[in-house]
Amino acid sequence: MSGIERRRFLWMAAAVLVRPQRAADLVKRSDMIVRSRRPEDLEMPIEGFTDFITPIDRFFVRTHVTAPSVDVSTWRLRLEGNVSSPLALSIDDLRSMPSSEVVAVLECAGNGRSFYEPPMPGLQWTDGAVGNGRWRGVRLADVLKRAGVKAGTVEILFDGADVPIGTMQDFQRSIPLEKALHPATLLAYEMNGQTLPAKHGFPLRVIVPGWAGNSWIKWVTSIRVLTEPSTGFWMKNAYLRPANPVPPGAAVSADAMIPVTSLRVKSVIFIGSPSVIRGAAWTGDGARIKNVDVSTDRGRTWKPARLTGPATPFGWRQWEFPWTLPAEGYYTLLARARDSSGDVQPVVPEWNPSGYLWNSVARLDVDRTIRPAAIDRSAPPPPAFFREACLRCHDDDVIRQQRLTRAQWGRELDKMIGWGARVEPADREALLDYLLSISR
Ligand SMILES: Nc1nc2c(c(=O)[nH]1)N[C@H]1C(S)=C(S)[C@@H](COP(=O)(O)O)O[C@H]1N2
Ligand SMILES: [Mo]
Repeated sequence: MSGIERRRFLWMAAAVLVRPQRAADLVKRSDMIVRSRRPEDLEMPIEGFTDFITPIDRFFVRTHVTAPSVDVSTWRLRLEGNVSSPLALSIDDLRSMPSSEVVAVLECAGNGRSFYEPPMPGLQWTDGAVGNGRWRGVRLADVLKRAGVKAGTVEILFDGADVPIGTMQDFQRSIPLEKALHPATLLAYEMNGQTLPAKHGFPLRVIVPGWAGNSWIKWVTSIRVLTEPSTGFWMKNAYLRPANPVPPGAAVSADAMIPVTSLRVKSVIFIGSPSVIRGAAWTGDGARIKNVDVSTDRGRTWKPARLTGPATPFGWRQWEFPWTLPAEGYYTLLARARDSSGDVQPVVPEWNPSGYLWNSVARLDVDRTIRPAAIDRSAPPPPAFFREACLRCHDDDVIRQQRLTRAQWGRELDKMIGWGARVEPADREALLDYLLSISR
């Protein structure tokens, strides 16, 4: 260890001792898809579904404004409203209460928005505005019990430490009392066994298993117990969907809309290896993934995939299906999940004006068609021995699309020589090198 490295190491160790709960701002893996730099909105690449628990450096980020930096020594969680004793709790107060852990999918309501037609504004997420986390904290029900929730309560409203920009409304969201009291609804201070990272809500966030991410408030500072439903902008004007199906592109008035709450049964599909199709599947409130069926012939026939990995009440279920990636051709692969409530992924998605809750049958088009490669005009001119041996009779595209070994090229060359191609014996090895270098 060099002097500088050692100094840095000691400094980091000291920082850990002095501020044990300061969230390290973990650097995200460079393969994250950047949907927005500022505010920071990052999408997980499809390979992320190979992990049962999504590592923090691959966990998507959705932030409306900026991630506040919270000083945990002065931070307090305030609980007020329709309660008998309002509370102001420090993080140590919360950590000294009985803790609870849940594995749960966190998915942005807008995940898959880019697949809707006609397109609509908003972050154009594909499949990766979702992750499966291991969350630890206190049950929200326990904190509410400590404050003494009074009769007449209908909703619990959360506010985080992030402040809006300009005249934007503060991001505040409420959930019904019943969901707040569910034993899996937590106030989490840990993610995947680590202190909750700043990007994901340090020091405390709401965990609402089975519900879309917009209810999972980050950087929570205030909880209000309400006797009337919240009328804030983010409840009355955002995260709504039509109560009944509407034509794609239709404008829908607010009174014909209902809130986005539970996630819906969904799967994703990708090529795991040259011999296996893989994916993940999850569903919403109160249901479990029952099975995933796969079609490799555009929906004519379906076969069950093998469910793999742990089965948990709110986590995603991984699956696999043997399929050998063909050397050639065009294939459409489909995956369709069904849950314990009998709900199944639709073929045609319900259009909604904000592009929420995309969950139609997962589709992957595999293009292995062989196309003549375009002639690269910037490439150095072909060597004279190549022109002499090959280009006198045909163009080079027929060569470029071949996928041959050196031995196969040797046999090909002998055939051509038999047909009159002019190859000087001294050039033979260089010609084989060249053929290999310009083909696949
Ligand atoms: N305070 C606060 N909480 C928030 C948000 C926010 O902008 N501010 N974004 C919400 C949305 S829309 C989503 S999808 C999730 C994203 O959580 P993540 O960034 O940890 O993945 O946080 C939710 N909680
Ligand atoms: Mo979201």
